[in-house]
Amino acid sequence: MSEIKACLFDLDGVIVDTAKYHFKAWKRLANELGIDFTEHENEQLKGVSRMESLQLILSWGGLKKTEAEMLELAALKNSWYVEMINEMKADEILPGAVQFLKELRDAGVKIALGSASKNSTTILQKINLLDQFDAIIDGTKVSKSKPNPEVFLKGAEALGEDPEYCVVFEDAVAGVEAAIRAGMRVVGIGEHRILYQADMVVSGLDQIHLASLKEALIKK
Ligand code: B16
Ligand code: MG
Repeated sequence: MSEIKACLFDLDGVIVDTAKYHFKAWKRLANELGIDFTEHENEQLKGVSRMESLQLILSWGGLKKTEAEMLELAALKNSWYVEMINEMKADEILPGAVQFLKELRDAGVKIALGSASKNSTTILQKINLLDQFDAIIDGTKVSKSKPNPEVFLKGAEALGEDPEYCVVFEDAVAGVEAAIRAGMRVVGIGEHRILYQADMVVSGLDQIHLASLKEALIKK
């Protein structure tokens, strides 16, 4: 298989753990609406866009809202979420991410973000990683959510690389599927039993180096 010229990273669950802040904000909203919300429900929202997450929560509670009410609820949840991410610091970057991004940069591998979040720029600024990315494709730039491949295809295009030279790093099943549909190789971040469709799975970016990535993904 082809050499590796570009790496595309999901944000939540790969670079930082913002899921805990999404959890607090969605739980507050759900509970105010009289809907139960636990870590189990939160798990199902990973990698899912804000409006689709809200639709799921409302369906779990058997509630129906108008489009205008939904926009208001999503904005309220986001205001609580933004309050929390505004307090984020670089020590919240997941283990190995800074080192791996540096290793790629030093080797001349291009780097893009491919996230569903509309808050990705704020988060990257807060953790001082914004300047490590050559391109940022996030929820503000795509119209179709993962598993649609749009976010990664736009990332490759922004980097000027063909999908066959790209590798995606993803923690969500929908993201792994999006990468496969984009014609890219994909490293799952998490558990093999969940992300088994990925070309390889590691528990975190601290478990990977460019050499081991090449060894696993560039077949002779
Ligand atoms: P926002 P990722 C995703 O980030 C989160 O996993 C998901 O829980 C969230 O709903 C989504 O971003 C949208 O986030 O409300 O900030 O636009 O994993 O794609 O980096
Ligand atoms: Mg994610």
